[in-house]
Amino acid sequence: MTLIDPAFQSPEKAGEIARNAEAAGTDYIMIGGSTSITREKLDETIKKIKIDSKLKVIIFPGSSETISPLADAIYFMTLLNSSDPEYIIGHQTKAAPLLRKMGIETISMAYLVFSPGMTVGRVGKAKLIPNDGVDEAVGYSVAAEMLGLRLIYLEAGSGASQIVNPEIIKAVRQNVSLPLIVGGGIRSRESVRAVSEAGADIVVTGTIVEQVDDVTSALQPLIATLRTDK
Ligand code: 1GP
Repeated sequence: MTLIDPAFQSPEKAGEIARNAEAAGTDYIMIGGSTSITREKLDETIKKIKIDSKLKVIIFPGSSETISPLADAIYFMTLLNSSDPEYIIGHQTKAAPLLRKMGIETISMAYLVFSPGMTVGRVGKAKLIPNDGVDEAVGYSVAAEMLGLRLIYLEAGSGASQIVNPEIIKAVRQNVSLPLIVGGGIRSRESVRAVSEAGADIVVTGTIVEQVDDVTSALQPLIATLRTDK
């Protein structure tokens, strides 16, 4: 999946990124980020993505403000290792009635932020899970499954210098049967291979599509690695 943060480019540019990511074979666009954005910017960005590509758009919300009826679905996510209840159930409580009224599909998801955590770690006041925190990560993940959540997202933070430790991904994979999303700092075939072999079902990249001129050529080898390894 390709992550587009509406805070970092114009809706026109976001549409272009989506079109090129689609050409590279990405499966979905995730839209969101930790920096606050207006509903107008979010709506405009989704509109452009939908004009320029056929990809489905899933909102990856940073707060109860990041919602739009134009998206195909939204992760109804809880930052389980936050020290602030707002990020565990506060924003969710504010958004839930509105989401129901909009009729948008909600996909419940446990969100776990690992060291270094980057912006989302700071904004979400995460008690970062260290890179050797296997027991902690497994504990949160099994709890997420027991709570009935449908997905687990293991996040190192956008732009992270190191990916989530594949040993941790492996341990989580062995202990839960939920689909695993892994993201943060993934920019090379080696990283894609490492997280995928460890058990990631979905790999997310964001920073790479913001930094390169040719999104299709940058994503193609990463996506090809996933397709040939599975
Ligand atoms: C951030 O996991 C995503 O939420 C993507 O991270 O920007 O480092 O690819 P990158």
